[in-house]
Amino acid sequence: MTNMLHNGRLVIIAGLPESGKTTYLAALWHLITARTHTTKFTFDSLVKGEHKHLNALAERWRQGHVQIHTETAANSVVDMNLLDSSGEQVRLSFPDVSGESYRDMWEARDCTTELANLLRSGRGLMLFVNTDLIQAPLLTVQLAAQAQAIGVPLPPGQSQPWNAREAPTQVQLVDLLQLCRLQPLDIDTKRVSIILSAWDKVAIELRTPQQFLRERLPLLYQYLTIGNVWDWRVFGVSAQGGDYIRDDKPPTPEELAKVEELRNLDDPVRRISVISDVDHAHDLTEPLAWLLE
Ligand SMILES: Nc1nc2c(ncn2[C@@H]2O[C@H](COP(=O)(O)OP(=O)(O)O)[C@@H](O)[C@H]2O)c(=O)[nH]1
Ligand SMILES: [Mg+2]
Repeated sequence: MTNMLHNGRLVIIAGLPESGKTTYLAALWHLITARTHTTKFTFDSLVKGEHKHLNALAERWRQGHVQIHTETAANSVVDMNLLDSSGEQVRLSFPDVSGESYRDMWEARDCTTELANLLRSGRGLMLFVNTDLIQAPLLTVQLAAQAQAIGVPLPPGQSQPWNAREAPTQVQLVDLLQLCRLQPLDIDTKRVSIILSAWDKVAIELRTPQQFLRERLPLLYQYLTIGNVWDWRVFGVSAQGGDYIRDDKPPTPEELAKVEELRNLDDPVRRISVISDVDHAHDLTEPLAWLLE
């Protein structure tokens, strides 16, 4: 591993597929390369990944288009050096933007040596959770009641085999975090920032990120609070500021008008919000600061 440079000041991006990692990366790339706003960390150099690819992500982001899921093995790995305010280097690593290797940890109980080594050398994790795509626990009794309500009651005695991928989001995430703490992974760092992405979708509920976590992901919240095995913080992050245009579905005039509103902001950075319990800012590098304290 060529990780000596960062002196252990390494933050790792984690999250299941669709958790908002690519969008965060796209918005972050815009923010740190456009340099129109002061950020806690500034861009230094790209260790892995290509400028061309990242510029394309940022361009889609500015245009208001949802990121494409075409991560290949090569461009799913992005690794960059940032500088803190005293000019010291910090490494931010996206070891798997697609999220498939994190999903494999849960589903296949498997982790590549490369990812394992990286996780072990990290100072902190940023774990992404998409607030708009949370799979809530669904009890069989609820399922039966729903089927009854729409007039197609389930036949008695029917069984549904358990499927790892359909497990509640919070179950998958608690397991991911637990795997980090156990042999053979057994990572050193205790720091994790939970990043609640697509925060614009739930901001209307007027909850703080902490309240959201407690109410919508109670198992994860309890694991973090009571387990006392992690030092953690939670952030609400809107990297888009609203829904973007999907390639697979033409926008309705209403949806288009909303994207137009975002496009018409004089500065695309104004689409970004980062909400902690104390602060509200446009700085996507903010959650790093606490991890590196
Ligand atoms: N409304 C909204 N949607 C978002 C935001 N960030 C991500 N999404 C959506 O969440 C989905 C998954 O995001 P993506 O970045 O591709 O996730 P990844 O698989 O972890 O890279 C996409 O449809 C995004 O448009 C946001 O800030 N606001
Ligand atoms: Mg992606």
